[in-house]
Amino acid sequence: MSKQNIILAGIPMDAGKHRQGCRMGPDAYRVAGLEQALSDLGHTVTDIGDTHPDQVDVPEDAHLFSLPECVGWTQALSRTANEVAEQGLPIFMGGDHALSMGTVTGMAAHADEIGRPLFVLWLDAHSDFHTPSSTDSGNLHGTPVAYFTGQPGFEPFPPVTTPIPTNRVGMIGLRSVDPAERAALEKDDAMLADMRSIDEHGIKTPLLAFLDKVREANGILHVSLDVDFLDPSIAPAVGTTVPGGATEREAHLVMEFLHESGLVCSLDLVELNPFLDERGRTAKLMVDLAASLMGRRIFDRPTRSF
Ligand code: 4U7
Ligand code: MN
Ligand code: MN
Ligand code: MN
Repeated sequence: MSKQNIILAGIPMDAGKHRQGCRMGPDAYRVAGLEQALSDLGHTVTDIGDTHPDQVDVPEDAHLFSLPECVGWTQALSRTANEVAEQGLPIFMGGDHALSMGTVTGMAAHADEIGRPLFVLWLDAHSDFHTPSSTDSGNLHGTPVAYFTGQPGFEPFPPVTTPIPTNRVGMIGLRSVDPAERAALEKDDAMLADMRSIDEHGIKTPLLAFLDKVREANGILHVSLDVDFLDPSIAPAVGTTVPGGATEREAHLVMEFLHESGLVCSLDLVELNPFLDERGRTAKLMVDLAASLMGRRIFDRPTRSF
C-alpha cells in the first residue's frame, strides 16, 4: 500500500445500544494520537470532525432502542461514506457498531460506482446478524451485517440499494452468536472463523483465504474492527466483553497482513467506550492497530508505560 490520503471521520453514535459512552470514542482516538500515528507513516491525514445524524420522521419503537436516531445516523453516514470514499481512505472513528449500517452501505455504493465488488471483513466476538425482529436486546448494534447484506425486515431504514452478498463477508473472532443469528448464518455462505478454529489453525489461515477471494474478484475490502474482537484483558473499554478473544499479536498480525494485501479501502473503529477504559490503554491499542494496518512495521512500535 502506497502513501494514502486518509480521512478521519468522527461518528459519536451511542444510539445502537442501551449502555452509553461510545459517543466519546472519536475524541478518545484524537487524544490517543491517531492522526499523528498515521501521518508519521507518511500519509496525508485530514480529520473532518464529527458527523451528525439526519433528522428523520420515524416513530419510536417499543422493542428497539433509539430507532429514529439509528435511522437518522444510517441515512447521514451512508451519504458521508460515499462522499469521503472519493477523496481517499476513510477511517470511521466510532461510535457503536450500528454505524456500520451507514458506512458499509455508503462504501458499497462507492464500490459500485468504480465498478469493483466490495468485501467486508468483520473482526468481532459477535456476528451482528440479528434483524429488528430477531433481536432480544433491542440493541441495533447487533444488526448491521443483516442490514447491509439485504436481509428483510429493516423498514423504516433506508432501502439497501447495493446489498453485499453474504459470500463477500468474512467474520473472524466469533465466540458469542445468538441462536437466531446462528440459524440464519447456517443458511448463508459467509466465511465464519470462530475462536476455536483460530486456536486450532491460527488466525492467518482464514484471513489469507479470505484475502485471496477478494483479490481474485478484483474487489476492495472494508474492515470493521469491533473492540470486543480483542481479549478483554488487553481491551477493557467495551460494553460487551467476551473472554477468549484475540491476543495483541494475533490482532497485529491481522493488521500487518491487511496492509501487505493492499486491498483495504476503508476502516471502522467501533464500540470503544472510553468511560470503561483504564488510563486510555484500549484507545491506544486501537490506534496502534490502525497504524499497523496503515503500514507501521513491527520494529517501529512505540514503547509504552501506563
Ligand atoms: B456488537 C447481542 F445478545 N447478540 O444482540 C445482542 F449477545 O456490535 C450482542 O458486536 C450484540 O458489540 C453485540 O444484543 C453487538 C447479545
Ligand atoms: Mn460517490
Ligand atoms: Mn459488533
Ligand atoms: Mn461485538
